[in-house]
Amino acid sequence: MPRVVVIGAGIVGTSLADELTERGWTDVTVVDRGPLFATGGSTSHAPGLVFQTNPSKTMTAFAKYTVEKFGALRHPDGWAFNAVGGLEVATTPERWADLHRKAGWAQAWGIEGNLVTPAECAAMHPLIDSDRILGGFHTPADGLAKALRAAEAQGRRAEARGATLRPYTEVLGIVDDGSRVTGVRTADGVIDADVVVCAAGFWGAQIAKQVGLVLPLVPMAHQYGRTGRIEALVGRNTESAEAGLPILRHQDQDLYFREHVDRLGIGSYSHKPMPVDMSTLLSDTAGEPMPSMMPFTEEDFAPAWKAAAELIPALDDSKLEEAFNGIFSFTPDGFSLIGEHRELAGFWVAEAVWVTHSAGVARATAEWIIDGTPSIDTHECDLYRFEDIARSPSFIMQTSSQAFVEVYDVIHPHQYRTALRGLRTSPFHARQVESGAYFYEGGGWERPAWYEANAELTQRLCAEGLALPERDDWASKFWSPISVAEAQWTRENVAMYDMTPLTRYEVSGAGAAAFLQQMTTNNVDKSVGSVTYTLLLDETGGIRSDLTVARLGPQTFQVGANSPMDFDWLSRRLPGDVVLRDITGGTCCLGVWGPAARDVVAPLCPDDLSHQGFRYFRAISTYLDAIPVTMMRVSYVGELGWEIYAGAEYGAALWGLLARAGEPHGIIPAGRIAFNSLRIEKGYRSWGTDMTAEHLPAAAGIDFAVRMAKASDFVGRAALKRASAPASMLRSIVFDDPNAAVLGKEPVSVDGACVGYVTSAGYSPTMGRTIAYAWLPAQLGVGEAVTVAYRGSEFAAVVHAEPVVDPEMARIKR
Ligand code: FAD
Ligand code: THG
Repeated sequence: MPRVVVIGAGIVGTSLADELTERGWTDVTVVDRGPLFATGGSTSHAPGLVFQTNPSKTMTAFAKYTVEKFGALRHPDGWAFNAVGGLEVATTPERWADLHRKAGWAQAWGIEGNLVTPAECAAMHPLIDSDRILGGFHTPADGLAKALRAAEAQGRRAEARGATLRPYTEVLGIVDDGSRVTGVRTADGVIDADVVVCAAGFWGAQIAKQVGLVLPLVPMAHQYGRTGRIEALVGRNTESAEAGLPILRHQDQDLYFREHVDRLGIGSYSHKPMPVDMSTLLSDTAGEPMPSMMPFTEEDFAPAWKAAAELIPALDDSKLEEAFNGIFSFTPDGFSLIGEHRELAGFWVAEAVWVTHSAGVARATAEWIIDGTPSIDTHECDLYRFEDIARSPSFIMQTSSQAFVEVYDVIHPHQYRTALRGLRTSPFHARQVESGAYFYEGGGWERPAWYEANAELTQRLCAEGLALPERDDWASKFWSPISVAEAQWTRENVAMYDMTPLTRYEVSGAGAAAFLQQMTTNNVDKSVGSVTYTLLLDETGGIRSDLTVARLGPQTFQVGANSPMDFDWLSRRLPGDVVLRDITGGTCCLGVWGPAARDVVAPLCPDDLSHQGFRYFRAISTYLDAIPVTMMRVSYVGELGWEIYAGAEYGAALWGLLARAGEPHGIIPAGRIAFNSLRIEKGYRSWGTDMTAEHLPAAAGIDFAVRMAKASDFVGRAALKRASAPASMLRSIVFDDPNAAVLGKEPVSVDGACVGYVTSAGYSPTMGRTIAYAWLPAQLGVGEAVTVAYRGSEFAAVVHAEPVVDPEMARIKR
């Protein structure tokens, strides 16, 4: 049986020990530098509010499991979870609208929740001044976790199954044999281990650094205090229950509240980010009861107190009696960090985890360690989800600080960070700026969303009859009607799209073909010049990614991928006779698509670009004028045309060449929004949004890319053989109202009952409607009516046959 050492006996480490031992891995040692169970880490003093609803389905599932698990834990001192319910109040119209959006997430992810009036809020929480609020969102299953009892109950249960808990045992170093961990070093000697899991809370970054692993987390101080006795609370709660009123969030002022018998606990995020200097932490906190508690800085709390007293007038006669600046981890995107070190097998991390998500993260980590695959999709928490930039101290600090500032903000799905923009730009950037590009950000790349230069074209098309949707303020944010004209123009004429940020690898060597055959579902061992759409599956058949594989030589392939996690997945499995190289940065790519694409490109090219001469899903290396290029006849937007790749140094010249050659044909640059709506029209899925490792290919509607009968076995095949028919399917729905717009994650109902959720959506100029993808029950057929809830509105839609546009492929194959 593998020997496991877990570093840290906080809520994460103890929960993990419980999950591992429950699965029969009982040789587990949990070490902590502090005493048990009030170790001195973040868990020791966490007030334990558990609000389950999160924009992320995965994070919500983690929280849901935590609530279920803690609710069933037994501890001699009493409850580990007190389901007092959760209440979030709105004091601004923006927040009130956002609570409607949040109610949608709750419904979509299966959390009971209700929007309630100010009077209902006051009835539930009599301390609130209901005149100050517009309404609230009530979630009855949320509540308080008693983190220390939960840690103890789980730790002791693990111990009863054979685990060892070792307090006052500091890990001083990680021991390895050059490729695997072999143990941890402590003052009492080495503890041998086959698996080491770093669950050391905000100390984790220091520990991981010793083995060359950067954890993008920043320990930040956050203020929490308890008031003196409040008259209105006296007699409400017994000492043992502690609380009866719902836990309360006042996010417009970055505040939260809970009861401590007859006192209120108040937490504030309204202060400036206070990153903690780990090198001086122990001396800075020497006078405090615990190393994760910094001295309270009263001046930082003053505005919070004022805002708190406005919502809760009973605070007027009170003041904070005990308060501190407590420390816990922030990450660039607010999500946890889970996974195994790529260069040091057996070294795992489960870091930057709230109490709220702790049991869910622990379960997923245990499954991942033992079974090789977590039972739910964890890509948002994957240790390797970040691009290289996210390992720089500057990026980690600036983005985590922004994450702190925005922790309770209303965040639009297309609101990108403002810190550290402009890090990755394609060679077309200067031309894009000239053309008035509005930039989105993704993976560090600046990505044009639309071009203001196309405003005139938009007016012209409208005069000729193009209908523009009327969007509400929210859906119009970070959006422009110009994108509709760009999409329409692509279908009717020609446009060029910057595809440079599309992640791409070169896979080469004697074993390259065999390797890709084993890793992916389709047959990629075809002629030089072939391009194949294929899938990466995990061992359970879940979709890890969808790829294009172009064979550029007998032993050379170019792979079009989705994220750094694809590189991670492939590199972990790489045989000695294959080389994997990320070539994204050194190259650039322009997609030239539309009925006139051939008229633009063919005259520049010495090769035959006719339909017969250069067939669909083929690739060639050739020249456009004097520029060496690789062209692939592939189109994510579903039009005639090519992805044109060149060395980055040719980028500016390539753009100029195509812009000039395209001028007589009316070529325009077009942005991400048009791109997205066209791919949705065409039925193409976007990995990470429409489908994840949670889905099998058949459910996602892409089993055409799986060759069960191909000669080579491939990862996931055995699981697909065993799989039964999917219960839910990814479907296209088309809205009735031309002005209906949704942005993703909205719940979908049939006859008033929630049956699924939207993944992505875009306005289709071809249909004059918004089209969305939604996960829906498999039995729901084409033509059936559904309702989508959008921030308080309801939109009617109909399940549509796929693809919605050009099912005959006549547009592409001409
Ligand atoms: P920790 O509890 O910090 O455990 C890590 C352990 O590792 C520690 O015990 C430490 O001693 C040990 N360790 C570190 N280095 C070593 C080493 N070298 N050798 C041996 N042992 C080591 N979350 C919520 O969900 N809801 C809330 O309401 C909430 N409120 C919060 C309020 C405050 C003021 C603070 C500070 C945090 C709050 N949190 C809340 C966050 C939550 O407390 C933490 O995210 C969570 O407790 C982290 O648990 P952990 O097990 O990862 O880390
Ligand atoms: N271009 C390239 N690589 C990519 C993408 C891309 N890799 C990642 C991602 N995008 C992959 N997604 C798709 C989805 C659909 C198609 C291409 C890439 C596609 N599908 C056709 C269809 O379904 O009709 C062809 C399928 C087939 O013939 O097997 O074109 O945008 N380079």
